[in-house]
Amino acid sequence: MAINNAYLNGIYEELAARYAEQTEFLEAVHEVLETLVPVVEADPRYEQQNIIGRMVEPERTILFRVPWVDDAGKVQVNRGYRVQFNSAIGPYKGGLRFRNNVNLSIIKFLGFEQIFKNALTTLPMGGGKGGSDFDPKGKSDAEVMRFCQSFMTELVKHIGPDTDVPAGDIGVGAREIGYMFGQYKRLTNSFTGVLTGKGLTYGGSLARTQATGFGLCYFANAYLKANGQSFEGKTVIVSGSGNVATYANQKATQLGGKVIAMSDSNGYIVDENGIDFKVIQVIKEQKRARIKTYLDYVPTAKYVEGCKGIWTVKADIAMPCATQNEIDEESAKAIVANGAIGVFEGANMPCTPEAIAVIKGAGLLYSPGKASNAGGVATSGLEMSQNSERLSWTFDEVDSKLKGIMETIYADCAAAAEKYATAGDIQAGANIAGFLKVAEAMLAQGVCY
Ligand code: NDP
Ligand code: 2IT
Repeated sequence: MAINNAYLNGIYEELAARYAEQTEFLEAVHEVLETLVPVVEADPRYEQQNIIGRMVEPERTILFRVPWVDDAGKVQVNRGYRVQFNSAIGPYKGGLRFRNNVNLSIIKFLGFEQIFKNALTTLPMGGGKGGSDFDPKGKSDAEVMRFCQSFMTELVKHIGPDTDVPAGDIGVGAREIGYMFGQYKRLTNSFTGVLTGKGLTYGGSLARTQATGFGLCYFANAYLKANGQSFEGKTVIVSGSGNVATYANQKATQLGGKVIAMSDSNGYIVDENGIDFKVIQVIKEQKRARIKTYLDYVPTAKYVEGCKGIWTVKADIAMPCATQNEIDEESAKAIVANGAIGVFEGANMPCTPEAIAVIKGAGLLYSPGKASNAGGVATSGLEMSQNSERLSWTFDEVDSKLKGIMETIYADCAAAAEKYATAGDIQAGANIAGFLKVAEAMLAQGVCY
């Protein structure tokens, strides 16, 4: 689909030819560029200084071998990635994803999204992302530790508390962050806030664990409120059952909603009485088990094999919190046909372009992940602040800052949509508000990157 501006379309076409195999990356770039048409037309400096052409190319891409020894004594090899995409407004910041399908396209799409997301938080963080095609699922703690130590032995050369601050993402939680932090400390002989999502005993922030899911619901609540709605009495689908999904469930429930369906990559559960997030915590955080074992705790619930079917469950609100492109056109049509009022993204890019067209076309509320899931990285920014001042704030302090940040992001997206695009188009507003901040910083710093 051609972008309706010669400069933007030219950049996209060139990128699509150069990186034809990087389909997720191209999808993310296209989604942003097509919403920037009115911005580029309103201010000639962006084209004159080729701001967009510079933004779509990472400042630095690091690829490395990660050898490690499994429990049987066999030497395994995985691929490691860190894409340092944009440092215009702060040190590179973004998570690490450990999953078997990780490749450069996925890391670049995530890094590109992170630039705009981090700008939206109003905190000084540039965009970056990394990870590996190593999957912690099914590995022993000792194997995960050896992998994390090997991964950090190379990554240490490229990161630092004022340079690049990684965190978690899919497959990287408290356990992995702990092993990587320990190895960083040993290799550098320094105790710094080089990673976020750390444990509370060694510099982590209260409420970081909950932050992405809570932030998603704070954002959705502000968006619903602006449209005369709320979570009160609404049924909710939350896909996934990891970090984001678990705490989205908790907060949506606290706000008066009822989460009736959750999933993992094998299948989904439906519990019309509402899924207690504490049961999910036990299954996923303590036992590292599959979602189908929910039936051992709540025998009246239903389990269905295959994760895609979750979008056919009738509910008022859909919150995809698993992975990219999990809602395709067909699933979007099912969500609309079931009479939902909104889709609020907790995952990064969970809706395909065709799905977004169906959702927005039917008049549903729609928030893109880079706005509605920004609470995780925002709270990582708050963890960095606490590490710098060597203090820790209370849960309530962090949580209330998070809530304020999410409400501000909603307001900024709505204002940018109204000024440059269509009032209420939060997708366009998110891209534009994030872009403007990074673009101004790049203009001010000259052609340095
Ligand atoms: P976790 O690893 O904690 O959980 C991921 C969940 O998604 C698991 O339930 C997993 O199931 C499921 N899942 C993963 N891939 C697929 C797939 N292909 N199909 C169906 N289900 C799948 O990750 P997070 O909760 O941290 O991340 C979830 C999403 O949120 C990601 O898109 C991530 O980028 C995004 N995000 C995360 C933030 C954070 O702070 N953690 C911040 C902002 C965004 P299984 O157990 O079967 O693998
Ligand atoms: O996608 C994301 O924003 C994250 N995985 C969180 C990144 C972070 O640095 O906290």
